[in-house]
Amino acid sequence: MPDAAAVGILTDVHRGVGRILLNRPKALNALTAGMVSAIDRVLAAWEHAPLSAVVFASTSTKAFCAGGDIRTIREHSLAGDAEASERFFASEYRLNARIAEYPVPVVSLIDGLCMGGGLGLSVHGGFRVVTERAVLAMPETGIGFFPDIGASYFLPRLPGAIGMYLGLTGQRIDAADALYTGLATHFIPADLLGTVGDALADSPDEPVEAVLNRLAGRSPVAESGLAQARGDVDWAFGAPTLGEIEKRLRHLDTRWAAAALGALEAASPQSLEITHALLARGRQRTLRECLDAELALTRTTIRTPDFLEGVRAALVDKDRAPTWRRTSLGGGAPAS
Ligand code: QUE
Repeated sequence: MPDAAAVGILTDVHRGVGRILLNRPKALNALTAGMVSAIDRVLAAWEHAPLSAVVFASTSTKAFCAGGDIRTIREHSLAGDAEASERFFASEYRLNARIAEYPVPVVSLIDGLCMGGGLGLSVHGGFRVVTERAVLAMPETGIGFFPDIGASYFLPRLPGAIGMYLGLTGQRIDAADALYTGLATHFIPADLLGTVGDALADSPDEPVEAVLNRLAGRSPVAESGLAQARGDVDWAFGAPTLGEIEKRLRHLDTRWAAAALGALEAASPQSLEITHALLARGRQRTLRECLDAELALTRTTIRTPDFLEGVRAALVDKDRAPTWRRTSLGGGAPAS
C-alpha cells in the first residue's frame, strides 16, 4: 500500500476523532485519482470504528481544495485516454455519495479556497465550518465544464435561484454568503480552527452540532452581500431560459447584475446550456440520480473543444482568454 503522504493526504485518529488532511499544497489540494481512492479507503476503514466525528481539513492556509485535478483530465483526453478520466469521475462521485451517506458525522474545515471537488468533499457531509479566509465557488462554466460532484443536487436546493446563479456564473462567495446560502453551517475564526478536533474529542457524547455551535457562538459574522442582492438574484436567475436571464440582468443595471452578466459572457456557451438544463432537472432527482446524470455528461463534455480550451486557458497557459465554440442554441454571443 502506498504511503498516504505520497498520494496527497495525511490521516490519523486521535481520541476518537478521525482526521483527513488534504496535503497537496502546491496544487491547492486539487484532487488526484490517488487522493480520491486514498480518502475512500480511509473512510471505508473507519466506517465501523467507534469515532465521534471525521474531520476534513487542509495543511495549507491558501486552500481547502481547488477542485479536481482537471489538468490531468485534459491530458488524458489529449492522449486519447478519456477512459482514465471516466474512472476518475466515477470514483470521485462514489466518494461524494459515501460522504453523504456516512454513518459518522463529517465536519469540513474550510479555510481558504474551496471550489468544485472541494465542495464535493464538504457539502455532502453534515457540517461545513468556514473561516474569514474561505472563498467558495463552482467555477466550471469558465473552463468549458459544468458543475458536477453532486452540484445538480445541492445547487437547486439552495434558497431561491441562488444555486442557478452560482452554477452559471461561477461567482466566488465569502464566508458570510456561504452561511447565508447554507453551503456553510458554522463560522469559526481561523485562529480557533485548531481547537475543533480537541473540542470534538472532549465531548464524544455531545452532538457535533452543539460542540460547533459553542465554538462558533463567540464570533460575529459579517453581513452577506448575496442577501442584499437576493431579490435581483431570484428574479434574474429564476427566468425560464438563459436568454431571458441575460435580458433581465441587462434590465437590472446594477453593479451586481453587471458582474453576473460579465461572468456569463466569459463562460463557455456550451457549458451554460448544459448547466442550465442540468440544474433545472436536478431539483427532481435524488443525489444518486444527480451523480449518475453528471457522470454521463462528463463522458461527452471532456472530449469537447470547449473543455480542452477552457482548461488550457485557465490552468495550462493561464492566459484566461479561451476561445469558445459558438452554440446554435442561443446561449448568448461568443466571447470572441
Ligand atoms: C474551474 C475548475 C477548477 C479550477 C478553475 C476553474 C478546478 C481546479 C483548479 C485548480 C486550481 C489551482 C491549481 C490546480 C487546480 O482550478 O477544478 O491544480 O493549482 O482543480 O475555473 O473546475
